[in-house]
Amino acid sequence: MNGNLQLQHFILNEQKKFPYAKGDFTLLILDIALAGKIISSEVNKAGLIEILGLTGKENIQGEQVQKLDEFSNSTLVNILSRNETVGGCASEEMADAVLFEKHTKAKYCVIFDPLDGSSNIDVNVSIGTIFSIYKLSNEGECSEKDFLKKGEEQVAAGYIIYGSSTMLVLTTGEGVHGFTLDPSLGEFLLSHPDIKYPEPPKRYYSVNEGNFKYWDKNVKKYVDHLKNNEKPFSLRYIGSLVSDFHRNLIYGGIFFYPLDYKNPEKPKGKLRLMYEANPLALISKNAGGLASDGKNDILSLKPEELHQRVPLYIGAKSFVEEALAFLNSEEK
Ligand code: AHM
Ligand code: MG
Repeated sequence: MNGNLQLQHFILNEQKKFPYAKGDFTLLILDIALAGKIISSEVNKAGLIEILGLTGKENIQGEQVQKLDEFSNSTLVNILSRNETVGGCASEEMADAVLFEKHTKAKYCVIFDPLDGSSNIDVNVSIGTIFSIYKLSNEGECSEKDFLKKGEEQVAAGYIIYGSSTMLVLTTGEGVHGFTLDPSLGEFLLSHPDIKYPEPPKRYYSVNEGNFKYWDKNVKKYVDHLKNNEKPFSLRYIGSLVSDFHRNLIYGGIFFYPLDYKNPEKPKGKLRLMYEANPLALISKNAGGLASDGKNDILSLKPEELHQRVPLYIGAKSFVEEALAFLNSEEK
């Protein structure tokens, strides 16, 4: 077996590039991968929940059945809380960050969306876990501020997609690499080294076009352009960010969730900066793509709060640039 084929060998080698990492970074990634394996196995049983016991009720073993997104959250929190290099974690499922005060030698904090696309769980559609890792400003002293850093400060980011197979896609600063879970070995094996958006990318666009009437004129013009130009784009939309992003990463394409004006006083994006947009933006950048909120690079945004929402345009660079040209054209 090639020395770098298994996730642990690969990360051990990667970590040599970081002067501050001494093996604990490898253990952190392996812990996240372990959580991914546990969640994957539970996701695969999702269809059995009805016959084993409804969520929120007792199952036939007399245990409380947790909803899968809660299960995924507690799995990650439990595993990370036992890893002394982690000072704390924050998640879509928790109002505030959890600080592991006893971890006096902690170096990192982790922010995650434990199970993104959860509206797709009951219909057997791919869902995923998204994560983002930052270095603490002061070793051993994790504070709320560590969870409000710009995306460009991430030391690593990735996602685990629970699809036709389970796959971990990871960037630790340089390059993006994909590892597929071999269920018979219980190991993630390097299956997609050095992922880059294909050139030329497939002309896919992914957006919830049902929101068309809530968009501003320039977004509408852009979508008209995608459909009515000489070589129209194909629409691909799953409604699971990880899955839509992953397909576009492998084939090419653009995903966007624009600002919407459902409430004209308070137009807003839907996706979350800290655990959806930022980690995927780092992956996109390191695969040769781009991510923007329509004006600024996602990775340059200074977060104001943990659960902040942003508009998101992400994918192959030329496509995102074209979207930005439409969005920022004078004529409104
Ligand atoms: P969730 O975190 O509650 O699952 O919501 C995020 C999901 C993304 O996975 C997906 O891109 C988006 O919401 C879909 O939204 P919509 O149903 O409005 O198209
Ligand atoms: Mg989500």
